[in-house]
Amino acid sequence: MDDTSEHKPKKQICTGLLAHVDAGKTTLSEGMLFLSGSIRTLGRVDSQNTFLDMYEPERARGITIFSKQAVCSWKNVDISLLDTPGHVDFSAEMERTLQVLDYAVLIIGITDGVQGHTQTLWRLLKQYHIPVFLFINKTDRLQQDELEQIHKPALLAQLHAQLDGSCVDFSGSDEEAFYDALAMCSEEAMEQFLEHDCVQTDRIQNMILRREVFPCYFGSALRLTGVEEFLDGFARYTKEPQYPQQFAAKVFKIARDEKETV
Ligand SMILES: Nc1nc2c(ncn2[C@@H]2O[C@H](COP(=O)(O)OP(=O)(O)OP(=O)(O)O)[C@@H](O)[C@H]2O)c(=O)[nH]1
Ligand SMILES: [Mg+2]
Repeated sequence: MDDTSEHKPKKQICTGLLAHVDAGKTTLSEGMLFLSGSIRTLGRVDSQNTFLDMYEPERARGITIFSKQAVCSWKNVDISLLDTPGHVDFSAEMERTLQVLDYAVLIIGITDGVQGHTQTLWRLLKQYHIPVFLFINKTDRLQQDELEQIHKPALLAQLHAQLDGSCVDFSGSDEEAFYDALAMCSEEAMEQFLEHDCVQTDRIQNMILRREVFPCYFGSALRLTGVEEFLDGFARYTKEPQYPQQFAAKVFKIARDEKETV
C-alpha cells in the first residue's frame, strides 16, 4: 500500500515556516491553508486580509509580529503549521517555536538568495536538530526559461556553498538525476541506487529526518504555483515522530484572545 493511501491513519506533523523578512512565509501559509480547504478565501498580505496576520499592527505594517498556528490536512498528513516573524526584532517569537517543531520549512526568495538571517536560521535549525524542507519562493518574478536555465542552478549552487551540500532539488522531472543527487548524500542511498536504480521512499524519509538531505521545492506562494507539489512532497517524505505511551506535551506559547475579559 502506498504511503499516501487514504486508508492509513494520518500522520500528525508540527511544522514551522521560517525565513528572512518578506520572503513569503505568511503568503505560503495562506496558500497551504487555502489549497487544503482550511480557509475558504485566499487572503493577501498586501490587502491586509490574511488569516494569520490577524492583529491590527501586523496588517497595517504588512509584517508578522507574533508566531501563530493553524491546522490543515493534506492527503495522509495533518499539519500543525506555525507562521513565524522574519523581522530580527521579533526573533524571540520565532525562536520559541523551534522547541516544538518536527520539521521546518525554510523559505528563500529566488532573487534574494541566501541572506545573513537565512544563515542564522540554518545554524539554529542545526543546533535544534530539526529536519528542513526548503521552498524557493517568488519564481513568478522570472520568465520560465531564465528560471530553469539561470536562477534555479545558481540558487542551488548558493545553497550548497552557503548552507549545505545536501540540498537536493525535489521538483525536477529527471528521475535519474534526482536519485543520483540523493546517492551522493548517504552511503546507504548510494548502495540502494547502485543495486536497484532508485532510492526507496522510506529511505528518503529517514535521510531527511537525520538531516542527511534537505528537499528543495520551487514555486510562487502568491500565484499558488508549486505549492501543491510542495504539499505532496511534504506528505510523502515526512515521518510522524514516535512518542512514548505516557502523555507529555510541550507548550510553546500561551495566548489569550484580545476580546476575552480577564
Ligand atoms: N511576486 C511575489 N510576491 C510574493 C510572493 N509571496 C509573497 N510575496 C509578497 O512578498 C511580500 C511579503 O510577503 P509575506 O507573506 O508577508 O512575507 P513574510 O515572510 O510573512 O514576511 P514577515 O512575516 O514580515 O517576515 C508581500 O508583498 C507578498 O505579496 C510570491 O510568490 N511572488
Ligand atoms: Mg509573515
